[in-house]
Amino acid sequence: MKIFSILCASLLLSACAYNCADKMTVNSTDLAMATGAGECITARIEGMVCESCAATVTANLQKQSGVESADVDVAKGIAHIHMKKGQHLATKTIEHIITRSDYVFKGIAKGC
Ligand SMILES: [Cu+2]
Repeated sequence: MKIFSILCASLLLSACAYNCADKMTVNSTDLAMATGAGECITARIEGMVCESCAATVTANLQKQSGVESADVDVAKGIAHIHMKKGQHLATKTIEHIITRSDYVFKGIAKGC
């Protein structure tokens, strides 16, 4: 149950307006696997062209309470998302952040 509370708490805007029970049906593969101290997720992002793009994505990722820090590499089209200890970030949440920043989310991988 805790993981879904974190999941809901980390969603942007009113995405959590639909009740958390719906989140229980989220496939486990939709959950980013960052669980340990300082664990890192790599997100692939299309459409970033300059440092301003990187700054936008970095800032929006770092607004997430579970995110310790984020580093964006425009040339490689990736973001390294460093999680706080024991914090989770759902893939759908990452996708939402990237999409709302006006870039294209291309997936995640565990590790950086
Ligand atoms: Cu830019």
